[in-house]
Amino acid sequence: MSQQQSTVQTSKPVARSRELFQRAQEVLPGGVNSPVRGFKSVGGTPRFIQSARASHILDVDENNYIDYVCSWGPLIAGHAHPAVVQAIEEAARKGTSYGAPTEIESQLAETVIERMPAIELVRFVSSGTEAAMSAVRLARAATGRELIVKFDGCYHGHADSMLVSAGSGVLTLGQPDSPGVPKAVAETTLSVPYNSASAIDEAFSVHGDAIAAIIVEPVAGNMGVIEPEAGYLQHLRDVTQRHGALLIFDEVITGFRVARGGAQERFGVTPDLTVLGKIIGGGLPVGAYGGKAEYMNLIAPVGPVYQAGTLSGNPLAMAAGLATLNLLDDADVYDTLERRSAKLGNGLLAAAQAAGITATANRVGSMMTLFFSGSAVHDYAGAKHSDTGLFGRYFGMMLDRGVYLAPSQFEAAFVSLAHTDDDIEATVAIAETVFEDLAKS
Ligand code: KE4
Repeated sequence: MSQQQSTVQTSKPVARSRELFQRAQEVLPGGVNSPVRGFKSVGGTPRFIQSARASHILDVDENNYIDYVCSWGPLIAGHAHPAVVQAIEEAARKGTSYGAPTEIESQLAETVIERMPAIELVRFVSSGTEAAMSAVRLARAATGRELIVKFDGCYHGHADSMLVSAGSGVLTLGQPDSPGVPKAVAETTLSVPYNSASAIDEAFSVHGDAIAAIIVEPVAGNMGVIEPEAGYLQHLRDVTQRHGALLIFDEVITGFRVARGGAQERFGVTPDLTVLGKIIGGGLPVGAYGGKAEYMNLIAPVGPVYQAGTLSGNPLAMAAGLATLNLLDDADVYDTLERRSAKLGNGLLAAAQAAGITATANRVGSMMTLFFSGSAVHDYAGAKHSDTGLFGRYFGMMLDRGVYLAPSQFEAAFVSLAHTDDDIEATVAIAETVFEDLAKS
């Protein structure tokens, strides 16, 4: 596969993907190991991937796509970056896992801490879910309180206390968002609207002294991309300070993406704890949580809060993460990402508008979402007004013409350092043909 070509072929029949999908559904629930990969909300056959390089991904029917999923965020340096592959190969030749400390765990920790000074100590785990779950347990232990506040439409992995939707009223305690989540657990989580200062104030006025922490995506990425309104994050910082609750930033997506020091640098708000994932593993399984030493020293084996993991700090994953962060060390990297991402976001929106398609675009740095909505999208209620049927048709036509977007209106598209100006121009040109055809139909 010639990886740098930006003129993409139109999709061949996906016979081999269809065959593999049939086989996968015999042995894996829904044929996938994570639900969103199953194309349920957009329809059609998930593309089975054989390889990828830089900004391109190749399916088993030899269809070559410009990829804006980037493994849901980790591959900010592009697929199979030579420096990342070499780091993994060198680590693997020495052994794959020891269950004992290694120097590279400290090297990655030092790099994370240098870029996010709010983090004095950090613990590596194997997923964002594990990181968020552990940070919540730590916040409850540090404050001696049980209630956690999250936001409608924000996602922090699938731990029971995070799979909670808003109660009947914004101030009623949470309800399970999935069968299997005990009601008693759900009631220890309160979910309120994102970007609403009054909603969080009311939550604290009613539950204030019982609230251990707020956990928030400082830029929402799981209801589509939604930027915090001016002053909102600082407001969360102030209200938690006032009530003795901790502020947890879930930077699994935004960490090292929206700025060299993540959203906490971009917006100038310092959380007590930070949850990380994706980019810090460079495509291998890594999550992390970190923050002030006074809190992190409560974690075993120093303190009484238990958390552990067989493959935590795995040397191959550490190597991939460190190689990736090293590629993001120069601040001008973020100028390049910003320029290319703006070109893509503006181009897609202009293409939709030129065809008379109602759409609005939300973008923060190299994460973005085109909502098929007539009004601006500032929260989950707004995102849910989008025309998901139209999104499904847009997704399928872009895919058939060689552009691989996230298979859901409520996810983000990611630009990597590997996306060239040619890729962006080719993507916008394809979108123009798609929107013209959608307008006709
Ligand atoms: P993981 O357990 O999937 O590594 O991380 C959970 C998580 C935590 N916090 C945020 C802000 C996240 O976005 C995620 C995971 N993101 C989803 C997609 N937006 C991963 C894709 C999937 O679930 O397959």
